[in-house]
Amino acid sequence: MIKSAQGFYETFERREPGTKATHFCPGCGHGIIHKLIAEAIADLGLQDRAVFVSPVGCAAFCYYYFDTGNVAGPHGRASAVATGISRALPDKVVIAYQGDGDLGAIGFNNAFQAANRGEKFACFFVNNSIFAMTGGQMAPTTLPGQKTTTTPFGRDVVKAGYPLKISEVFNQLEAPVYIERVSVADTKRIMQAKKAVRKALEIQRDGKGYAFVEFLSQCPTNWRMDALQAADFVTNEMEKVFPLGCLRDRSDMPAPAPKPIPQKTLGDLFHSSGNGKEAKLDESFREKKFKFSGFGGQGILSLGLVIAEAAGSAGRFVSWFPSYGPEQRGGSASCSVVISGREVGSPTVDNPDVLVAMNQPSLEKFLPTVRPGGTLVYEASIPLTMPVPSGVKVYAFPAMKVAAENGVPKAANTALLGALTALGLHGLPEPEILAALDASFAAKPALVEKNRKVYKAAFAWAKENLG
Ligand SMILES: Cc1ncc(C[n+]2csc(CCOP(=O)(O)OP(=O)(O)O)c2C)c(N)n1
Ligand code: SF4
Ligand SMILES: [Mg+2]
Repeated sequence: MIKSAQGFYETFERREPGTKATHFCPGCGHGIIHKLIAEAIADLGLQDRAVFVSPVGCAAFCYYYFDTGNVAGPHGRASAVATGISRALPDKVVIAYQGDGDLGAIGFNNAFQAANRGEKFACFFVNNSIFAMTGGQMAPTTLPGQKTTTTPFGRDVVKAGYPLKISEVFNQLEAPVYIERVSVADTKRIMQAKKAVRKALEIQRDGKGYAFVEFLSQCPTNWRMDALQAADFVTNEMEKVFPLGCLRDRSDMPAPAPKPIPQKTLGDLFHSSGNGKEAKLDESFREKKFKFSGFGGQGILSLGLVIAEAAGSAGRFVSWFPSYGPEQRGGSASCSVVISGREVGSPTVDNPDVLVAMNQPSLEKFLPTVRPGGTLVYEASIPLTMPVPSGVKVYAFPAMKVAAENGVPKAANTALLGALTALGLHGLPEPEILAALDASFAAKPALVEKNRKVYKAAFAWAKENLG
């Protein structure tokens, strides 16, 4: 039974409606630690900012107690979850609460890496020298000689290693702001633990960085002791291996500021025009799905982007979805473009209306996926050796030849754009297409006219030979 602190819910509904009793065994350290944290959250006025990440273990139910934001992490991953929350919501005060099995065993690496990165959260680490919830198996922190269900003759350090001193290990890292080991075995020690909890939360309140508090905590049930014996065991046995004290306090130092990241828009990154206007709902427009594919470096992603840009400028809803993968190293790259009269449900294109293929692997991969009634436009120098699905129209277009004959051998993608316009396959107004094409060369203005020339020649060739 613990007296309710303000940071707790009024009553704890886990066991029975209206109770103020926790589910912890009598004499368990978790309840004391919970209370210290709840009081500190309330006293520091952090209740609305606090997000608690609960562990797996005897404290798994802390979301029944803390009247704060609560997220349950998988076993050992509270530090990873806390990292995500504190990065996504930097104004929150994030608390990872973890046991010694949780943090010291299954979750050691992600907790250690989070400490090493100096993530902005408080990690409250409850060391009761045992896997308590599962019935008292050896934990990394089990003392030499300590009997557990998996070390019935006592922990043999030759076979099972030495107790892992997590605070000392973390103290080798540069980033943590604060590391302290405390105990909740008696009143004097609890008062020190209370100060440590507050300090860790103040560090979070002030956005200073990573704070780690290790609590030596009693588990009378699995230690097969009564509450007083368990408290003595913490003080007389655990403290010998895990000495109490503050290992580090850099809370007076200013928080290091990360290098600012230049804020770039997609338009900056892909040299798009930024001329898109607000899309208009047009239920009569039949959604068109495109797949553009070829070797990495053939400009296939830019071709898709120019069409997506033009569609945006024409007031359509549009998505552009590139796929690089390992294909960039000599294989194929592709992008999917969806042009729609309403919000695009999914940017992926499994069955394109129009497939543009600039190399053999893309033909082989995507031709069987073109929907009946769809169209294939492919680079004419590639041998088309595979069967064409029924109902698919095929155009062989010599994009590389047209581009080379018009002075820009690399502009086969622009040539394809001209052919797509001539064949009426994107259905977009030509001024928008040309504006998007020009904008794609904003960083290389010398290429604007040259590409226009390729585009026009390709348009004319396609009209004459394919139209
Ligand atoms: C992925 C996964 N593996 C194993 C378990 C079983 N399990 C539940 S609690 C626990 C150990 C908890 O020990 P500790 O973190 O020390 O917490 P305590 O119960 O001692 O407070 C384990 C292994 C689990 N829930 N999930
Ligand atoms: S088993 Fe141990 S750690 Fe779990 S609630 Fe009981 S005393 Fe606490
Ligand atoms: Mg434990």
